[in-house]
Amino acid sequence: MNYAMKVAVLLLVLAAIGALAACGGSDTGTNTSTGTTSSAAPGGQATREGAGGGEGGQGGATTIVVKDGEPEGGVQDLEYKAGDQVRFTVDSDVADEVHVHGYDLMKDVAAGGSVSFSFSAEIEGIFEVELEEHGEQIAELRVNP
Ligand SMILES: [Cu+2]
Repeated sequence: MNYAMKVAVLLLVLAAIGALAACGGSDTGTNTSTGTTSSAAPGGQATREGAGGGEGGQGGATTIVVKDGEPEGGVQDLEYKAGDQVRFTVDSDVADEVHVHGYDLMKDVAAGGSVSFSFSAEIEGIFEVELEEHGEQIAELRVNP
């Protein structure tokens, strides 16, 4: 390290100390707690899905079949790790709105139709996936840390 760099580093250190002192001195009480940094691009909707309609053997994607307004086989477990891509399809024989709690995503489904969800698991916890009108839980979404 040459002399000029040493001086530069020293100046930086002094500047940092000065900044800290100034910060401590003036009690502005700014709230520095920022929320989670979400890198999700706005408008980043599912680009590939919805066009085809035919559900191929997509690995990892779950299909929840709703019969008479109830989930076939009971409430389905959807388990993911934070940051994973959550993908599932709801095949319903009743018209309703599928509501993913926590993430607050809603999509309409027609009677005999299906609707697909694809989003990244950014919120940890256990959330209900509900047929909103029927007030029926069809899946439990679990996002582990
Ligand atoms: Cu709901």
